[in-house]
Amino acid sequence: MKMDGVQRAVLVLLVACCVLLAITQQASAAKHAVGGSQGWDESTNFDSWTSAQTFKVGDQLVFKYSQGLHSVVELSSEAAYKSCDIGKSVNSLSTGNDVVKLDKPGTRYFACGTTGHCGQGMKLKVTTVAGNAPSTPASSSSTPASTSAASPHFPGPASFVPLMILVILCAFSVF
Ligand SMILES: [Cu+2]
Repeated sequence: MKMDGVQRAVLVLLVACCVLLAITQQASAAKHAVGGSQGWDESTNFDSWTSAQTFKVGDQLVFKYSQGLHSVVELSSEAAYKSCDIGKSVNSLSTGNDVVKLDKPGTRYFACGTTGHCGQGMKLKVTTVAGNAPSTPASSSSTPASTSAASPHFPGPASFVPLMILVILCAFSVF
């Protein structure tokens, strides 16, 4: 197939756009609606919800619930989380649409401030990983974050390899 200069330029530009789009989508922060469609509620199984999520630095938690019925209390320790010790809180939110930014790697604990709700399972343990960590939450607990934490918002080099192969293949098929 014969292509003129304009067609080549357009194709190369299209490939470049796709690559840019892929990179920016991977690097952009995610919003996690806590509890999924069930939201922040006693009936939600938060352990199973969190196990299906990967929380990265820069992501946000969004707690949605009926204002006045529930609240969001951030607890200071695993011990407070386990024993539902709401008194040892570091932060408290109650708008019904509360956004919490996960600004650094580590584990954070949340519970409902309404009496009895935490004991009914309305509590959340979130472990945030560096932005360029692998997206498999199962392995992140045993292996500490590597030295590449200097640029947490940028995807790791591994994600560029398939993109680069695609670009090279496209370039060869055009010229
Ligand atoms: Cu509650």
